[in-house]
Amino acid sequence: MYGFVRLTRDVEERLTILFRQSKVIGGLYRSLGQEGESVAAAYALEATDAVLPLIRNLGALITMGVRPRDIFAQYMAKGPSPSRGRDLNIHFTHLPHPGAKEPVLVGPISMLGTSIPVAAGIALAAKMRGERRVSLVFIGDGAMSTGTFHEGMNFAAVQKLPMVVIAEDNKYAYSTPTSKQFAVPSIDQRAASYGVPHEMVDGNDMPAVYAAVKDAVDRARAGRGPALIGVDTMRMSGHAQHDDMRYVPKALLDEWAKKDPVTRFRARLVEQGIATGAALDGIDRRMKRYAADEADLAEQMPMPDPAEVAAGVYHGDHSAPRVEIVRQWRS
Ligand SMILES: Cc1ncc(C[n+]2csc(CCOP(=O)(O)OP(=O)(O)O)c2C)c(N)n1
Repeated sequence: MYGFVRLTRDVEERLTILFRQSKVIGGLYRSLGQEGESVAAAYALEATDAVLPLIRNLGALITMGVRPRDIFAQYMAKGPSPSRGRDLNIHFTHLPHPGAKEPVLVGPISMLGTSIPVAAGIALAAKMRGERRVSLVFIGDGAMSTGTFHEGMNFAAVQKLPMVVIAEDNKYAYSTPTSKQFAVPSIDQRAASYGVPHEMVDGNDMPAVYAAVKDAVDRARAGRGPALIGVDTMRMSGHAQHDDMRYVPKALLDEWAKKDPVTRFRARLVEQGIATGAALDGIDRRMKRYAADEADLAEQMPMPDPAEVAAGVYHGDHSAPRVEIVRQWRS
């Protein structure tokens, strides 16, 4: 889990450099300071579960086995990227062939909130087919104010679907503070009106997120219906790289800087004698090198061939698997 969170941060740091070099096409949406919840939540899944990330959940994709080179290629709109240069950041879908030991990945849907009914649909299909698949979906505090969120939650609740929702209280939806987003004391309480079990966890405490999500996933898989886990975290960078976040008080950033999920998890592993500082330094070095090598590989990829650019847009290969999933180095 430490390797995955380290790699997520390294990949995003590398993406920031590529953005400043004008090699990233479009925006760059970092998860700085909240990488831990995405990684820990996805770590609680099995290989064939479904994940519906939003733009800030790169860590969940990396944990499920998506290679950094595909992410870099996607951000740079390269020809061999998962969406073949037709869309950006993590906007791609991976629908494995039946029987493949691979996850179902559905890219972020720009109309926020809509991922919830889609996640419910995947969970409904799994239930009807008698498959073990659980659908894990991430949603921001802003996206939870949309109508589709409520429709999807209610449907999943009454149908007792195997769906787990990670509701992120990262303090701002663009520049709108959470105080203008919900009136209940904590974000997880929004689930109460659907009769969905819910709890709030410290989103920057990776073992705590893992434990809560594992529990919810096990219950969902056993046919006991959906759950919602609220994560208390903080977006430590702008909505995207073009946002200087001047609307965020500095004191709030200072307070959350002390709770960084990567340094916290690292310190805990050492304190509890699970890993030595030297062993973790080794992982740090390996991940940095891996992110840099993967970025170089993606940089060398060609841009899309203009003659091919419309192929599969309206029909054809749009539902084909998009990435090669690598799981052998996961322990
Ligand atoms: C239905 C809808 N309304 C508005 C937008 C524009 N928009 C894109 S991202 C964003 C903020 C989202 O905030 P949140 O869901 O809290 O996620 P965060 O970016 O904080 O992780 C908004 C308002 C949209 N994409 N979809």
